[in-house]
Amino acid sequence: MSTSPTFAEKLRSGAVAVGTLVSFSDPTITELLAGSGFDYIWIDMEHGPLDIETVQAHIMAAELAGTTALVRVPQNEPVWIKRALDAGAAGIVAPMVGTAAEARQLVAACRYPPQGIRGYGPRRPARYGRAGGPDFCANANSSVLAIAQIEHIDAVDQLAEIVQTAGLDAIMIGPTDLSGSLGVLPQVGHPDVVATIERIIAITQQHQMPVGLFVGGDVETALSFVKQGIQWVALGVDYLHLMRAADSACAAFRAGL
Ligand code: 3PY
Ligand code: MG
Repeated sequence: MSTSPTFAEKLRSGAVAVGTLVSFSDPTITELLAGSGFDYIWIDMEHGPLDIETVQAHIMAAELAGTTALVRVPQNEPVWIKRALDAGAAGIVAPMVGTAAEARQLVAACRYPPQGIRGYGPRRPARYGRAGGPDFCANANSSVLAIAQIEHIDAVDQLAEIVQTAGLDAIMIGPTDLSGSLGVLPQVGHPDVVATIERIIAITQQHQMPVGLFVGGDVETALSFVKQGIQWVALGVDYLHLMRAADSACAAFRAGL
């Protein structure tokens, strides 16, 4: 039986992947969005109200729907990363990674010893102790995705070193914070931001590091960046999808009266 490739398989094979962000609390939003066919759901703890219990419910919904659950932690800190992984996250997105040392810290927090410093208490991922042996640890170390967000011009200056971090699986560009670091917040289409994104793509390609980009919702923009070498896209956020659909349905209805 042939199954479609997972997000991790796509990252590794060079195939293009697309996902979207979740910020609402109700896990049915993850179930609903997974049904659209996204390769992954990015559960966001950085900007929004989600606590770890809600995140766990989203992860369960993503697993049931057969999609990959990434969790963006509020900060690149082992304490946050450990809790997200113990709740069952398949991968961690760490905001504002600025140096190779910070990238190493991210990777170490995602790996059990001896490769890293992840504390042992995996709960859900080890089926409450039913599966928690050496094989589980080895499998977790090779499968958990460690993803660094590059979203400050100072990080771009360090990027050639950052992308050589052993165990780092991918880069995700945060164009909005990047625009802030360039003095043009929140103009993600500003020529300086676009030129910096192109610079990031060039460096990541030199080192065969998969590079992703957050795009608020404009599919044309997303596709044109894919043509330039972006391999994975974070397309929109739950509230933006809802707001756009609601705005256009209401306006269409009124226009038709
Ligand atoms: C940014 O644009 O700064 C982001 O972090 C997108 O997720
Ligand atoms: Mg950001």
